[in-house]
Amino acid sequence: MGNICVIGPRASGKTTYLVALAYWENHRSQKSKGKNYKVQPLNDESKKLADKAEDIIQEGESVEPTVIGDAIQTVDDLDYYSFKIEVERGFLKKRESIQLNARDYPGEIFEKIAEPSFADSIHEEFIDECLMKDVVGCLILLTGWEKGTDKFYKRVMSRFIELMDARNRLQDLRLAVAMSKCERGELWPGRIDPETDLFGVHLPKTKVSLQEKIPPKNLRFYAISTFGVLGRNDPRPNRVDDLGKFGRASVLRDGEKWRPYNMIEPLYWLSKG
Ligand SMILES: Nc1nc2c(ncn2[C@@H]2O[C@H](COP(=O)(O)OP(=O)(O)OP(=O)(O)O)[C@@H](O)[C@H]2O)c(=O)[nH]1
Ligand SMILES: [Mg+2]
Repeated sequence: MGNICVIGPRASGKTTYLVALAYWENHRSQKSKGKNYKVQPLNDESKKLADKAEDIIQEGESVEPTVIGDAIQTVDDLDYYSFKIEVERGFLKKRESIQLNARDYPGEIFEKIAEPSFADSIHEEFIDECLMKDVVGCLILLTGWEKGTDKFYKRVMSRFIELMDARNRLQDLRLAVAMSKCERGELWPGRIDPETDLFGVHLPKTKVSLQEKIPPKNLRFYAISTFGVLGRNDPRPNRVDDLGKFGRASVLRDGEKWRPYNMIEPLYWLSKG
């Protein structure tokens, strides 16, 4: 029933992505590639998030890193959001709806699956939940492309694939692997063919290790930007760097011009294939 996991390393933009989905409704409906999307928060947590989202999207506040700690000891302590997403397609405006149920996992949990000491209960719960039979797919947000990152992602993804195999999900779990924050100047032109120009160029080892194990029908590569660029003919990132509270923040530059790039397409594919 539309359970999709949104996972990925630290600071890859998972929380911001969920915040943006929650805010979507307050914004005009977004058109993308000839399709019209509407997003409606369904549960209390996603409605509450929609209130907070205004500050983040319009006022350019940064979200806090999601961390395991006193308040978060089991996956049930993590925020759990539910959204209804309506897609109007083509000439006849045929409507289809999908439901997204997703938890806001900390990147820390995802990164640690490749460590030998990976045995805490929260890590096991995380893997159990992501690889449950009623999860149709995972949206995996990756963000880095500097030296060394490819090796690290490859290690984590290979371990994730082993865990998929151990739970019999190798043949029936869809993976949408996305480069997030793709409004970044070096990456933006690569959005048109992310498989070749983002993953093939910047994360080739990660790409190949996924392609070796995941059946082609269950694997797609995407480019996503929750912030987007300033306009159709203005490729400047709609972003400013903010050295603010968390030491690593970027915030939206102009809320009025918010045009997220490709946020819904991977969700749609994950649910419908
Ligand atoms: N440039 C850019 N920055 C973004 C985008 N989305 C999120 N960010 C920034 O990336 C940083 C990390 O975002 P988070 O949403 O906290 O990332 P996360 O994956 O939830 O991180 P953890 O909770 O630590 O796992 C924040 O400063 C965000 O403002 C985007 O589309 N473009
Ligand atoms: Mg987070």
